[in-house]
Amino acid sequence: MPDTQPAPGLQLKKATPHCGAEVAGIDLSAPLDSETVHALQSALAEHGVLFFRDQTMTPDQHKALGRRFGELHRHPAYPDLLEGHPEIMIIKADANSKYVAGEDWHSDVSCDEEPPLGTILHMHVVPPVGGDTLFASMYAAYETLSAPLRGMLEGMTAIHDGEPYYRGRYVGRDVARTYPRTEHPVVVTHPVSGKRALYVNRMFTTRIVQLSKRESDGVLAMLFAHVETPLFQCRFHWAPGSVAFWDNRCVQHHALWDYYPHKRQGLRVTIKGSRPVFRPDANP
Ligand SMILES: O=C(O)CCC(=O)C(=O)O
Repeated sequence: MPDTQPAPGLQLKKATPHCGAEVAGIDLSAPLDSETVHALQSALAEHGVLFFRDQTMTPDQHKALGRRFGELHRHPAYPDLLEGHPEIMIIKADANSKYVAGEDWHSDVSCDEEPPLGTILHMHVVPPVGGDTLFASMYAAYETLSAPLRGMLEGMTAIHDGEPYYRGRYVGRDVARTYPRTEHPVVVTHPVSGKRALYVNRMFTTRIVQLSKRESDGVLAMLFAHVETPLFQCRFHWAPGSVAFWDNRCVQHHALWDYYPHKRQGLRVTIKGSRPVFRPDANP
């Protein structure tokens, strides 16, 4: 595993024992040197989600930040994109909203063949109260399963399907569209930390391939409930200027819409990832 020490000047404070860390001493609008990028990559792989306070970034600076970690991802379905910046999603809810992004536990766009490695959300407007986001460590979810169950799940694969979630959600007339559907390992090896993480989520995972439908439904229901164990979580309370940078390969998140009819708005940049794999021989 690469060095997990933060670069000089980067201060990290864990949010909870299993998930998340707040990072101070960094201005995300400035170009990041390689040492800092490396330190952030290591911290992300270790803590799953990094939080930053009081950040000011233009859309171009936000995209430049994302590009230090990989190519930018384009969402297969989400319609609210920032004008002139098709890589930036507007995450917004107000009194007219019929939905908000991420209202259930998920890993972003896991139905993609190569799901995004990470997502950087910069919040601009917050409601008077509420609008927190929950994050849960999928390392902890994997590690707290019993050994026989871990043994059964390692090497199994599951279908992640965008169809049930996206169909009709964002645009009423989407009959001509197709949504991504793919098969991923149920337990994945994180490419940076080498640790194992549970990789099924309520939003997209529909079926464990090696099990009968009835068995798969039962096992997935149990795993989805397990993912929500409070012990694995941290809860982020946003302020204007807050940034959360989460790693979709080892955390899931859930945005709480408890502030209707108030407004909450931010901008999201998403970073492309690679195909999830399970490597039984990896040493964390
Ligand atoms: O609004 C949030 O806090 C997160 C939204 C979300 O789940 C997402 O962008 O994937």
